[in-house]
Amino acid sequence: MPHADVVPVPQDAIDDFRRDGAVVLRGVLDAGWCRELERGIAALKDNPGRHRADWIRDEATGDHVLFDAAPVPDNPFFASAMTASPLGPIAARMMESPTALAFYVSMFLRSPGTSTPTPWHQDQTYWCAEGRQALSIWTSLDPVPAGTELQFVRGSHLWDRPLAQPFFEHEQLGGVRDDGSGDAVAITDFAASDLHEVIGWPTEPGDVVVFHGMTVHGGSGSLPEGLGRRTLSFQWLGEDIRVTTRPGGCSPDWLPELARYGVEPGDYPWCAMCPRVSADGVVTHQEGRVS
Ligand SMILES: O=C(O)CCC(=O)C(=O)O
Repeated sequence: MPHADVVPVPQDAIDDFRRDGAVVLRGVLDAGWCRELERGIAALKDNPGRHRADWIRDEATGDHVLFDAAPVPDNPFFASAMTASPLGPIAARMMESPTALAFYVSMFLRSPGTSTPTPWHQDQTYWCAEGRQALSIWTSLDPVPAGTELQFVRGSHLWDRPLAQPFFEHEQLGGVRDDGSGDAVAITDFAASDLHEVIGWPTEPGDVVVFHGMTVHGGSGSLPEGLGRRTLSFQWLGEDIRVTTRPGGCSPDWLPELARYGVEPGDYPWCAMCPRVSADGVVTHQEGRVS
């Protein structure tokens, strides 16, 4: 039976994640896994997914942020990272779920010196997944110096109202989309607010930041001249998750892909697109219809 690498996850880290909604784990991915991720990035660059977008392309400043995303069946390198690296068992342990479903991988490529920050947002309000067991594991293949790190609003995963949903594309920056809730928390500069505490960590390749699907984060990526950033974010779902639609639409919208594997709103999305990894590293694939 396929097996993922398992590394110790200190109870302190699980407690910090539960309280703060974000935690850093150092040295989780060794040089071999970092190379595998570089291959995954090269493969996705050569073979764009249907969600590829230039979030930022500013001819005046030279800023460029390229976004793309791939589920397990579309990228063999990301597939091996999701099913054989320590990431799956870490996700399951942090979510306190017996298993973690490998949902998809997001890629963010910033060209050197790009200074446009990522808008403050929550990942899960865009996902076709509802439930409390949802998280992202973020890693950068380039050093992240102090002052450029991704920032997290401490405890925001426990808010009782969602954050408004910002647009990410250049022409629409500063705008929010209608999420249908009618009651969303307004976006402010959380890092400058006295009402909120923001946390974040400089990192080296191999370090990972684990954050809850509802943790407000953003503000990263004011890069010094000459420094680019290749970032991946691995999205994981626990056993309390059910597929949902969103009034404002999902982004990326994986509902058509899930439907091809026989997964519909209301279902637990274990299928051939989303293999699952247990907290102790056992990987199980669910075969399913592909139409
Ligand atoms: O790396 C970034 O700037 C954005 C990452 C992000 O927003 C995410 O992983 O959800």
